[in-house]
Amino acid sequence: MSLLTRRRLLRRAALSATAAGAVRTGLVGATAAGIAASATALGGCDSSPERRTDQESDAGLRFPPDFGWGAATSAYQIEGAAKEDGRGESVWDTFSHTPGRTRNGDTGDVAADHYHRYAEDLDLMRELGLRSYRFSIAWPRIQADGSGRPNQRGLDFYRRLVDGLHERGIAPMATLFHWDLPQALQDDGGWENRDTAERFADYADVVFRALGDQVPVWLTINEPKTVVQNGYIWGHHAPGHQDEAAAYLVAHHLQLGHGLAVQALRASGVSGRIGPALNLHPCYPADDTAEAATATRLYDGYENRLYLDSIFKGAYPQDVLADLGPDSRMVRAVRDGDLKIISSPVDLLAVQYYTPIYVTGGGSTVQKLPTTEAEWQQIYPEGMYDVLTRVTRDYGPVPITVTENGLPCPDVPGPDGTIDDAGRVSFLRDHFAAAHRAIRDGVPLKSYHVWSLLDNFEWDQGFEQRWGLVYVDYRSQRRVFKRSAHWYRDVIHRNGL
Ligand code: IFM
Repeated sequence: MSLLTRRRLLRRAALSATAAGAVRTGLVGATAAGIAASATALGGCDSSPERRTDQESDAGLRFPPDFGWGAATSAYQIEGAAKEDGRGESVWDTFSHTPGRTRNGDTGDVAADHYHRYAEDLDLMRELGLRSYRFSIAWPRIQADGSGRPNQRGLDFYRRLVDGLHERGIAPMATLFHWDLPQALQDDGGWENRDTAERFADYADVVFRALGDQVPVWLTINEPKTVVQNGYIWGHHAPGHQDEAAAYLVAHHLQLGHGLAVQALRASGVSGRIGPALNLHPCYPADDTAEAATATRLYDGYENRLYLDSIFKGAYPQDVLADLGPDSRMVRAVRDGDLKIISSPVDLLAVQYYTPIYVTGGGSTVQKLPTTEAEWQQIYPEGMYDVLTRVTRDYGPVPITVTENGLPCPDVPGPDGTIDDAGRVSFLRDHFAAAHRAIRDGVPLKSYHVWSLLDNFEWDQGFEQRWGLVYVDYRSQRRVFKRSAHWYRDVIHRNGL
Protein backbone atom coordinates (compact mmCIF):
# COMPACT_ATOMS: atom_id res chain seq x y z
CA MET A 1 0.00 0.00 0.00
CA SER A 2 1.39 3.38 -0.96
CA LEU A 3 2.47 5.83 1.69
CA LEU A 4 -0.04 8.38 0.56
CA THR A 5 -2.97 6.03 0.74
CA ARG A 6 -1.92 4.60 4.09
CA ARG A 7 -2.01 8.10 5.52
CA ARG A 8 -5.40 8.70 3.98
CA LEU A 9 -6.78 5.50 5.41
CA LEU A 10 -5.47 6.25 8.86
CA ARG A 11 -7.05 9.64 8.70
CA ARG A 12 -10.31 8.20 7.47
CA ALA A 13 -10.43 5.78 10.36
CA ALA A 14 -10.27 8.72 12.71
CA LEU A 15 -13.01 10.64 10.96
CA SER A 16 -16.60 10.16 11.85
CA ALA A 17 -18.00 8.06 9.05
CA THR A 18 -20.85 10.30 8.15
CA ALA A 19 -20.40 12.80 5.40
CA ALA A 20 -20.45 12.11 1.69
CA GLY A 21 -18.05 13.42 -0.82
CA ALA A 22 -15.38 12.77 -3.30
CA VAL A 23 -12.60 13.89 -1.00
CA ARG A 24 -12.09 13.22 2.65
CA THR A 25 -10.13 16.17 3.87
CA GLY A 26 -8.76 15.79 7.33
CA LEU A 27 -10.47 17.37 10.26
CA VAL A 28 -8.13 15.27 12.32
CA GLY A 29 -5.14 16.51 10.39
CA ALA A 30 -6.38 20.03 10.83
CA THR A 31 -6.47 19.67 14.57
CA ALA A 32 -3.01 18.15 14.61
CA ALA A 33 -1.51 20.85 12.51
CA GLY A 34 -3.35 23.55 14.31
CA ILE A 35 -3.92 25.22 11.01
CA ALA A 36 -7.64 25.07 10.89
CA ALA A 37 -8.17 27.35 13.84
CA SER A 38 -9.77 29.86 11.51
CA ALA A 39 -11.92 27.32 9.71
CA THR A 40 -15.50 27.28 10.80
CA ALA A 41 -17.80 24.39 10.20
CA LEU A 42 -20.79 26.49 9.29
CA GLY A 43 -23.04 23.53 8.91
CA GLY A 44 -25.02 26.11 7.09
CA CYS A 45 -25.08 28.17 4.06
CA ASP A 46 -23.29 31.41 4.75
CA SER A 47 -21.37 33.12 2.02
CA SER A 48 -17.64 32.71 1.80
CA PRO A 49 -15.28 35.07 3.60
CA GLU A 50 -12.79 34.14 0.91
CA ARG A 51 -14.66 35.73 -1.93
CA ARG A 52 -12.43 37.80 -4.13
CA THR A 53 -15.11 39.93 -5.67
CA ASP A 54 -17.90 41.84 -4.11
CA GLN A 55 -21.44 41.90 -5.24
CA GLU A 56 -21.16 45.34 -6.72
CA SER A 57 -18.13 44.60 -8.83
CA ASP A 58 -19.75 41.39 -10.04
CA ALA A 59 -22.84 43.25 -11.13
CA GLY A 60 -22.93 43.79 -14.85
CA LEU A 61 -20.76 40.79 -15.74
CA ARG A 62 -22.10 39.33 -18.96
CA PHE A 63 -21.35 35.84 -20.30
CA PRO A 64 -20.83 34.96 -23.98
CA PRO A 65 -24.10 35.23 -25.93
CA ASP A 66 -24.67 31.49 -26.39
CA PHE A 67 -23.59 30.48 -22.90
CA GLY A 68 -25.26 27.24 -21.79
CA TRP A 69 -26.78 27.91 -18.38
CA GLY A 70 -27.90 24.60 -16.95
CA ALA A 71 -28.59 22.35 -14.02
CA ALA A 72 -27.65 18.74 -13.36
CA THR A 73 -29.10 15.59 -11.79
CA SER A 74 -28.42 11.87 -11.88
CA ALA A 75 -30.72 8.91 -12.31
CA TYR A 76 -30.44 7.10 -9.00
CA GLN A 77 -30.59 10.36 -7.07
CA ILE A 78 -33.94 11.50 -8.46
CA GLU A 79 -35.80 8.89 -10.50
CA GLY A 80 -37.22 6.41 -8.00
CA ALA A 81 -39.36 3.75 -9.74
CA ALA A 82 -36.67 1.29 -8.78
CA LYS A 83 -38.60 -1.77 -9.83
CA GLU A 84 -40.62 -0.44 -12.74
CA ASP A 85 -40.67 -1.10 -16.45
CA GLY A 86 -38.02 -3.78 -16.38
CA ARG A 87 -35.33 -1.91 -14.46
CA GLY A 88 -32.76 -4.26 -12.95
CA GLU A 89 -30.93 -3.84 -9.67
CA SER A 90 -27.89 -1.64 -9.35
CA VAL A 91 -25.08 -1.62 -6.82
CA TRP A 92 -26.76 1.36 -5.20
CA ASP A 93 -29.98 -0.60 -4.63
CA THR A 94 -27.95 -3.25 -2.88
CA PHE A 95 -25.85 -0.79 -0.94
CA SER A 96 -28.65 1.48 0.23
CA HIS A 97 -30.74 -1.50 1.32
CA THR A 98 -27.89 -2.81 3.45
CA PRO A 99 -28.51 -1.74 7.06
CA GLY A 100 -26.16 0.98 8.29
CA ARG A 101 -24.93 2.07 4.89
CA THR A 102 -26.95 5.25 4.43
CA ARG A 103 -28.17 7.90 6.81
CA ASN A 104 -31.58 6.95 8.21
CA GLY A 105 -31.55 3.90 5.97
CA ASP A 106 -32.61 6.09 3.03
CA THR A 107 -32.73 4.53 -0.42
CA GLY A 108 -33.38 5.72 -3.96
CA ASP A 109 -36.51 3.56 -4.28
CA VAL A 110 -38.72 6.64 -4.64
CA ALA A 111 -36.29 9.58 -4.34
CA ALA A 112 -37.85 12.62 -6.05
CA ASP A 113 -40.14 10.38 -8.08
CA HIS A 114 -38.84 11.99 -11.24
CA TYR A 115 -39.58 8.86 -13.29
CA HIS A 116 -43.28 9.64 -12.89
CA ARG A 117 -43.01 13.41 -12.58
CA TYR A 118 -40.54 14.14 -15.34
CA ALA A 119 -43.06 16.25 -17.29
CA GLU A 120 -43.62 18.50 -14.28
CA ASP A 121 -39.87 18.72 -13.80
CA LEU A 122 -39.40 19.65 -17.44
CA ASP A 123 -41.85 22.49 -16.91
CA LEU A 124 -39.83 23.65 -13.91
CA MET A 125 -36.74 23.70 -16.10
CA ARG A 126 -38.53 25.81 -18.66
CA GLU A 127 -39.70 28.17 -15.95
CA LEU A 128 -36.10 28.49 -14.77
CA GLY A 129 -35.07 29.32 -18.32
CA LEU A 130 -32.49 26.51 -18.52
CA ARG A 131 -30.66 26.22 -21.79
CA SER A 132 -29.05 22.88 -20.95
CA TYR A 133 -30.03 19.97 -18.71
CA ARG A 134 -27.55 17.33 -17.63
CA PHE A 135 -29.07 14.04 -16.53
CA SER A 136 -27.84 10.47 -16.41
CA ILE A 137 -29.15 7.30 -17.96
CA ALA A 138 -29.62 4.36 -15.60
CA TRP A 139 -27.74 1.43 -17.11
CA PRO A 140 -30.00 -1.10 -15.30
CA ARG A 141 -33.06 0.44 -17.00
CA ILE A 142 -31.49 -0.23 -20.38
CA GLN A 143 -29.93 -3.63 -19.63
CA ALA A 144 -31.29 -5.10 -16.40
CA ASP A 145 -28.28 -7.38 -15.99
CA GLY A 146 -25.75 -5.13 -17.68
CA SER A 147 -25.61 -6.87 -21.03
CA GLY A 148 -27.71 -8.31 -23.81
CA ARG A 149 -30.95 -7.21 -25.36
CA PRO A 150 -31.95 -3.66 -24.44
CA ASN A 151 -35.12 -2.98 -22.49
CA GLN A 152 -37.28 -0.87 -24.78
CA ARG A 153 -39.34 0.56 -21.91
CA GLY A 154 -36.18 1.98 -20.36
CA LEU A 155 -35.11 3.54 -23.64
CA ASP A 156 -38.62 4.93 -24.12
CA PHE A 157 -38.42 6.80 -20.84
CA TYR A 158 -35.28 8.64 -21.90
CA ARG A 159 -36.74 9.24 -25.34
CA ARG A 160 -39.73 10.95 -23.69
CA LEU A 161 -37.34 12.97 -21.53
CA VAL A 162 -35.14 14.21 -24.39
CA ASP A 163 -38.15 14.93 -26.59
CA GLY A 164 -39.64 16.94 -23.72
CA LEU A 165 -36.42 18.89 -23.38
CA HIS A 166 -36.35 19.76 -27.06
CA GLU A 167 -40.01 20.79 -26.95
CA ARG A 168 -39.04 23.29 -24.26
CA GLY A 169 -35.92 24.54 -26.03
CA ILE A 170 -33.50 22.91 -23.59
CA ALA A 171 -30.43 21.04 -24.85
CA PRO A 172 -30.03 17.54 -23.39
CA MET A 173 -26.65 16.49 -22.00
CA ALA A 174 -26.61 12.81 -21.08
CA THR A 175 -24.21 11.03 -18.73
CA LEU A 176 -23.89 7.33 -19.49
CA PHE A 177 -22.75 6.19 -16.07
CA HIS A 178 -23.40 7.96 -12.77
CA TRP A 179 -22.46 5.08 -10.45
CA ASP A 180 -25.52 2.79 -10.79
CA LEU A 181 -23.69 -0.26 -12.09
CA PRO A 182 -25.99 -3.24 -12.72
CA GLN A 183 -25.65 -5.54 -9.72
CA ALA A 184 -25.23 -8.56 -12.01
CA LEU A 185 -21.99 -7.05 -13.32
CA GLN A 186 -20.83 -6.36 -9.77
CA ASP A 187 -21.45 -10.01 -9.00
CA ASP A 188 -18.95 -10.79 -11.75
CA GLY A 189 -16.32 -8.48 -10.27
CA GLY A 190 -17.68 -5.06 -11.23
CA TRP A 191 -15.05 -2.56 -12.34
CA GLU A 192 -12.30 -4.86 -11.05
CA ASN A 193 -13.19 -7.03 -14.01
CA ARG A 194 -11.84 -5.72 -17.32
CA ASP A 195 -14.90 -7.16 -19.04
CA THR A 196 -17.08 -4.50 -17.38
CA ALA A 197 -15.37 -1.87 -19.54
CA GLU A 198 -16.36 -3.85 -22.64
CA ARG A 199 -19.92 -4.25 -21.36
CA PHE A 200 -20.05 -0.50 -20.76
CA ALA A 201 -19.07 0.19 -24.36
CA ASP A 202 -21.79 -2.19 -25.59
CA TYR A 203 -24.38 -0.46 -23.42
CA ALA A 204 -23.15 2.94 -24.64
CA ASP A 205 -23.53 1.78 -28.22
CA VAL A 206 -27.15 0.77 -27.55
CA VAL A 207 -27.90 4.17 -26.08
CA PHE A 208 -26.14 6.10 -28.86
CA ARG A 209 -28.15 4.27 -31.50
CA ALA A 210 -31.44 4.78 -29.64
CA LEU A 211 -31.05 8.42 -28.61
CA GLY A 212 -28.14 9.74 -30.61
CA ASP A 213 -30.31 11.72 -33.00
CA GLN A 214 -31.57 13.86 -30.10
CA VAL A 215 -28.62 14.16 -27.68
CA PRO A 216 -25.93 16.61 -28.77
CA VAL A 217 -23.56 16.05 -25.83
CA TRP A 218 -22.57 12.82 -24.08
CA LEU A 219 -20.56 12.38 -20.92
CA THR A 220 -19.03 8.98 -20.36
CA ILE A 221 -18.30 8.26 -16.70
CA ASN A 222 -19.20 10.56 -13.87
CA GLU A 223 -16.35 11.22 -11.43
CA PRO A 224 -14.33 8.02 -11.79
CA LYS A 225 -12.28 9.24 -8.83
CA THR A 226 -15.29 9.10 -6.54
CA VAL A 227 -15.90 5.46 -7.41
CA VAL A 228 -12.22 4.78 -6.75
CA GLN A 229 -11.99 6.64 -3.45
CA ASN A 230 -15.46 6.43 -1.94
CA GLY A 231 -16.42 3.06 -3.36
CA TYR A 232 -13.12 1.19 -3.03
CA ILE A 233 -10.86 3.00 -0.52
CA TRP A 234 -13.18 4.48 2.11
CA GLY A 235 -16.06 2.16 1.35
CA HIS A 236 -18.87 4.56 2.20
CA HIS A 237 -20.24 4.40 -1.35
CA ALA A 238 -21.30 1.33 -3.32
CA PRO A 239 -19.94 -1.26 -3.59
CA GLY A 240 -18.55 -0.49 -0.15
CA HIS A 241 -15.08 -1.99 -0.42
CA GLN A 242 -11.94 -0.93 1.44
CA ASP A 243 -9.26 -2.27 -0.81
CA GLU A 244 -6.71 0.13 -2.22
CA ALA A 245 -5.16 -2.36 -4.60
CA ALA A 246 -8.55 -2.96 -6.16
CA ALA A 247 -9.30 0.77 -6.16
CA TYR A 248 -6.62 1.70 -8.66
CA LEU A 249 -7.37 -1.32 -10.81
CA VAL A 250 -10.91 0.07 -10.90
CA ALA A 251 -9.47 3.49 -11.86
CA HIS A 252 -7.88 1.89 -14.91
CA HIS A 253 -10.95 -0.06 -15.99
CA LEU A 254 -13.24 2.95 -15.56
CA GLN A 255 -10.97 4.92 -17.84
CA LEU A 256 -10.79 2.06 -20.28
CA GLY A 257 -14.59 2.06 -20.31
CA HIS A 258 -14.51 5.78 -21.01
CA GLY A 259 -12.18 5.33 -23.99
CA LEU A 260 -14.15 2.43 -25.40
CA ALA A 261 -17.36 4.44 -25.17
CA VAL A 262 -15.75 7.33 -27.04
CA GLN A 263 -14.76 4.88 -29.76
CA ALA A 264 -18.26 3.40 -29.79
CA LEU A 265 -19.76 6.82 -30.43
CA ARG A 266 -17.44 7.41 -33.37
CA ALA A 267 -18.18 3.94 -34.76
CA SER A 268 -21.94 4.41 -34.44
CA GLY A 269 -21.92 7.28 -36.90
CA VAL A 270 -23.93 9.38 -34.45
CA SER A 271 -22.93 13.01 -34.61
CA GLY A 272 -22.92 13.98 -30.90
CA ARG A 273 -19.95 15.29 -28.97
CA ILE A 274 -18.46 13.35 -26.07
CA GLY A 275 -16.11 13.77 -23.13
CA PRO A 276 -15.35 12.69 -19.55
CA ALA A 277 -16.89 14.22 -16.41
CA LEU A 278 -14.10 14.72 -13.88
CA ASN A 279 -14.29 16.14 -10.38
CA LEU A 280 -11.12 18.15 -10.12
CA HIS A 281 -9.72 19.46 -6.88
CA PRO A 282 -7.09 22.17 -6.88
CA CYS A 283 -4.40 21.10 -4.42
CA TYR A 284 -2.44 23.74 -2.50
CA PRO A 285 0.41 23.36 0.00
CA ALA A 286 -0.87 23.94 3.51
CA ASP A 287 2.27 25.91 4.37
CA ASP A 288 5.39 27.33 2.76
CA THR A 289 7.68 24.37 3.29
CA ALA A 290 9.37 22.43 0.51
CA GLU A 291 7.91 19.24 2.00
CA ALA A 292 4.39 20.56 1.61
CA ALA A 293 5.09 21.53 -1.99
CA THR A 294 6.39 18.04 -2.77
CA ALA A 295 3.52 16.29 -1.05
CA THR A 296 1.04 18.54 -2.83
CA ARG A 297 2.44 17.56 -6.20
CA LEU A 298 1.85 13.86 -5.52
CA TYR A 299 -1.58 14.56 -4.05
CA ASP A 300 -2.47 16.40 -7.22
CA GLY A 301 -1.34 13.33 -9.13
CA TYR A 302 -3.88 11.14 -7.36
CA GLU A 303 -6.66 13.71 -7.41
CA ASN A 304 -6.33 15.14 -10.89
CA ARG A 305 -3.53 13.98 -13.16
CA LEU A 306 -4.37 10.29 -12.79
CA TYR A 307 -7.47 11.05 -14.88
CA LEU A 308 -6.39 14.06 -16.94
CA ASP A 309 -2.97 12.85 -18.15
CA SER A 310 -4.33 9.51 -19.29
CA ILE A 311 -7.22 11.00 -21.24
CA PHE A 312 -5.46 14.03 -22.67
CA LYS A 313 -1.83 12.88 -22.87
CA GLY A 314 -2.15 9.14 -23.21
CA ALA A 315 0.03 8.33 -20.20
CA TYR A 316 -0.52 7.85 -16.49
CA PRO A 317 1.54 10.26 -14.37
CA GLN A 318 4.93 8.80 -13.54
CA ASP A 319 4.95 9.97 -9.93
CA VAL A 320 1.64 8.21 -9.23
CA LEU A 321 2.79 5.03 -10.98
CA ALA A 322 6.00 5.09 -8.95
CA ASP A 323 4.05 5.61 -5.74
CA LEU A 324 1.72 2.72 -6.57
CA GLY A 325 4.68 0.53 -7.41
CA PRO A 326 5.32 -1.82 -10.34
CA ASP A 327 3.60 -4.73 -8.63
CA SER A 328 0.33 -2.91 -7.99
CA ARG A 329 -2.75 -4.50 -9.50
CA MET A 330 -3.34 -1.42 -11.58
CA VAL A 331 0.12 -1.24 -13.11
CA ARG A 332 0.05 -4.94 -13.89
CA ALA A 333 -3.37 -4.63 -15.51
CA VAL A 334 -2.43 -2.00 -18.09
CA ARG A 335 -2.08 -3.69 -21.48
CA ASP A 336 -0.42 -2.45 -24.63
CA GLY A 337 -2.83 -0.17 -26.41
CA ASP A 338 -4.96 0.65 -23.35
CA LEU A 339 -3.68 4.19 -23.05
CA LYS A 340 -4.32 4.72 -26.74
CA ILE A 341 -7.95 3.74 -26.16
CA ILE A 342 -8.23 5.88 -23.04
CA SER A 343 -6.82 8.89 -24.89
CA SER A 344 -9.17 8.56 -27.86
CA PRO A 345 -9.77 12.18 -28.83
CA VAL A 346 -12.69 13.78 -27.00
CA ASP A 347 -14.71 16.84 -27.92
CA LEU A 348 -14.97 18.42 -24.50
CA LEU A 349 -14.03 18.16 -20.85
CA ALA A 350 -16.72 18.31 -18.18
CA VAL A 351 -15.36 19.81 -14.95
CA GLN A 352 -17.03 19.39 -11.58
CA TYR A 353 -15.66 21.69 -8.91
CA TYR A 354 -16.60 21.70 -5.24
CA THR A 355 -13.60 22.19 -2.98
CA PRO A 356 -9.88 22.83 -2.71
CA ILE A 357 -7.49 20.54 -0.85
CA TYR A 358 -4.66 21.76 1.40
CA VAL A 359 -1.78 19.31 1.77
CA THR A 360 0.79 19.25 4.58
CA GLY A 361 4.43 18.23 4.30
CA GLY A 362 3.47 14.92 5.84
CA GLY A 363 1.05 14.20 3.02
CA SER A 364 -2.14 14.64 5.01
CA THR A 365 -4.75 17.30 4.47
CA VAL A 366 -6.08 20.15 6.55
CA GLN A 367 -9.08 22.35 6.34
CA LYS A 368 -8.35 26.04 6.19
CA LEU A 369 -11.66 27.45 5.12
CA PRO A 370 -15.25 27.29 6.24
CA THR A 371 -17.04 24.12 5.27
CA THR A 372 -20.61 23.52 4.24
CA GLU A 373 -22.99 20.89 5.59
CA ALA A 374 -20.86 18.50 3.56
CA GLU A 375 -17.84 18.42 5.86
CA TRP A 376 -15.50 17.64 2.97
CA GLN A 377 -16.41 20.86 1.15
CA GLN A 378 -14.47 24.04 1.85
CA ILE A 379 -15.82 27.15 0.22
CA TYR A 380 -13.27 28.66 -2.16
CA PRO A 381 -14.64 30.23 -5.36
CA GLU A 382 -11.14 31.09 -6.57
CA GLY A 383 -10.58 27.35 -6.84
CA MET A 384 -12.99 27.37 -9.77
CA TYR A 385 -10.77 29.91 -11.55
CA ASP A 386 -7.65 27.91 -10.71
CA VAL A 387 -9.09 24.61 -11.96
CA LEU A 388 -10.42 26.04 -15.20
CA THR A 389 -7.28 27.96 -16.08
CA ARG A 390 -5.08 25.03 -15.09
CA VAL A 391 -6.75 22.53 -17.38
CA THR A 392 -6.58 24.95 -20.29
CA ARG A 393 -2.93 25.71 -19.59
CA ASP A 394 -1.85 22.08 -19.08
CA TYR A 395 -4.13 20.20 -21.47
CA GLY A 396 -4.86 22.65 -24.27
CA PRO A 397 -7.92 24.58 -25.39
CA VAL A 398 -10.44 21.73 -25.26
CA PRO A 399 -13.97 23.14 -24.84
CA ILE A 400 -15.05 22.94 -21.20
CA THR A 401 -18.42 22.59 -19.56
CA VAL A 402 -18.89 22.88 -15.83
CA THR A 403 -21.24 20.01 -15.12
CA GLU A 404 -21.47 20.34 -11.33
CA ASN A 405 -21.01 23.06 -8.75
CA GLY A 406 -23.14 23.75 -5.72
CA LEU A 407 -23.52 23.18 -2.01
CA PRO A 408 -25.99 21.71 0.47
CA CYS A 409 -27.98 24.12 2.64
CA PRO A 410 -30.32 23.38 5.52
CA ASP A 411 -33.29 24.62 3.53
CA VAL A 412 -36.49 24.78 5.49
CA PRO A 413 -39.63 26.47 4.22
CA GLY A 414 -40.52 29.58 6.20
CA PRO A 415 -44.01 30.26 7.59
CA ASP A 416 -45.06 31.64 4.22
CA GLY A 417 -43.73 28.57 2.43
CA THR A 418 -40.74 30.31 0.81
CA ILE A 419 -37.19 28.99 1.11
CA ASP A 420 -34.59 31.65 1.65
CA ASP A 421 -31.26 30.03 0.71
CA ALA A 422 -29.32 33.29 0.59
CA GLY A 423 -26.05 31.44 1.14
CA ARG A 424 -26.56 29.41 -2.01
CA VAL A 425 -27.09 32.63 -3.95
CA SER A 426 -23.81 34.06 -2.63
CA PHE A 427 -21.98 30.82 -3.29
CA LEU A 428 -23.18 30.58 -6.87
CA ARG A 429 -22.62 34.25 -7.57
CA ASP A 430 -19.00 33.99 -6.43
CA HIS A 431 -18.37 30.83 -8.44
CA PHE A 432 -20.03 32.29 -11.54
CA ALA A 433 -17.82 35.36 -11.18
CA ALA A 434 -14.73 33.16 -10.92
CA ALA A 435 -15.80 31.28 -14.05
CA HIS A 436 -16.33 34.59 -15.81
CA ARG A 437 -12.77 35.64 -14.97
CA ALA A 438 -11.55 32.34 -16.39
CA ILE A 439 -13.40 32.99 -19.65
CA ARG A 440 -11.95 36.50 -19.76
CA ASP A 441 -8.50 34.95 -19.35
CA GLY A 442 -8.96 32.62 -22.31
CA VAL A 443 -10.67 29.49 -20.97
CA PRO A 444 -13.11 28.06 -23.56
CA LEU A 445 -15.89 27.54 -21.03
CA LYS A 446 -19.15 26.92 -22.87
CA SER A 447 -21.70 26.06 -20.22
CA TYR A 448 -22.30 25.76 -16.49
CA HIS A 449 -24.60 23.33 -14.70
CA VAL A 450 -25.57 23.95 -11.11
CA TRP A 451 -25.68 20.89 -8.89
CA SER A 452 -28.50 20.28 -8.51
CA LEU A 453 -31.83 21.00 -10.14
CA LEU A 454 -33.76 19.24 -7.38
CA ASP A 455 -33.12 18.17 -3.81
CA ASN A 456 -32.24 14.51 -4.09
CA PHE A 457 -30.75 11.34 -2.64
CA GLU A 458 -27.25 12.39 -1.61
CA TRP A 459 -25.79 8.88 -1.56
CA ASP A 460 -24.68 7.78 1.93
CA GLN A 461 -26.15 11.02 3.31
CA GLY A 462 -29.61 10.05 2.15
CA PHE A 463 -32.09 12.91 1.96
CA GLU A 464 -30.73 15.08 4.74
CA GLN A 465 -28.47 17.23 2.62
CA ARG A 466 -30.42 19.44 0.24
CA TRP A 467 -28.44 20.44 -2.84
CA GLY A 468 -31.28 21.61 -5.10
CA LEU A 469 -32.32 24.92 -6.56
CA VAL A 470 -35.79 23.45 -6.21
CA TYR A 471 -37.00 22.20 -2.86
CA VAL A 472 -38.63 18.76 -2.78
CA ASP A 473 -41.10 17.90 -0.05
CA TYR A 474 -40.48 14.16 -0.07
CA ARG A 475 -43.80 13.37 1.59
CA SER A 476 -45.98 15.07 -0.98
CA GLN A 477 -43.34 15.31 -3.74
CA ARG A 478 -44.31 18.96 -4.08
CA ARG A 479 -41.63 21.11 -5.70
CA VAL A 480 -40.96 24.71 -4.58
CA PHE A 481 -38.51 27.17 -6.14
CA LYS A 482 -35.98 28.28 -3.54
CA ARG A 483 -34.76 31.87 -3.56
CA SER A 484 -31.69 30.64 -5.46
CA ALA A 485 -33.93 29.32 -8.25
CA HIS A 486 -35.60 32.71 -8.65
CA TRP A 487 -32.19 34.38 -8.61
CA TYR A 488 -30.74 31.90 -11.12
CA ARG A 489 -33.67 32.48 -13.46
CA ASP A 490 -32.76 36.19 -13.47
CA VAL A 491 -29.09 35.40 -14.07
CA ILE A 492 -30.02 33.28 -17.07
CA HIS A 493 -32.39 35.95 -18.34
CA ARG A 494 -29.69 38.64 -18.03
CA ASN A 495 -26.99 36.23 -19.17
CA GLY A 496 -24.91 37.45 -16.28
CA LEU A 497 -24.74 38.86 -12.80
O1 IFM B 1 -24.45 14.41 -5.41
C1 IFM B 1 -23.14 14.32 -5.87
C2 IFM B 1 -23.13 13.91 -7.33
O2 IFM B 1 -23.80 12.71 -7.53
C3 IFM B 1 -21.70 13.74 -7.81
N1 IFM B 1 -20.92 14.90 -7.49
C4 IFM B 1 -20.97 15.44 -6.14
C5 IFM B 1 -22.42 15.64 -5.74
C6 IFM B 1 -22.49 16.22 -4.31
O3 IFM B 1 -21.87 15.37 -3.40
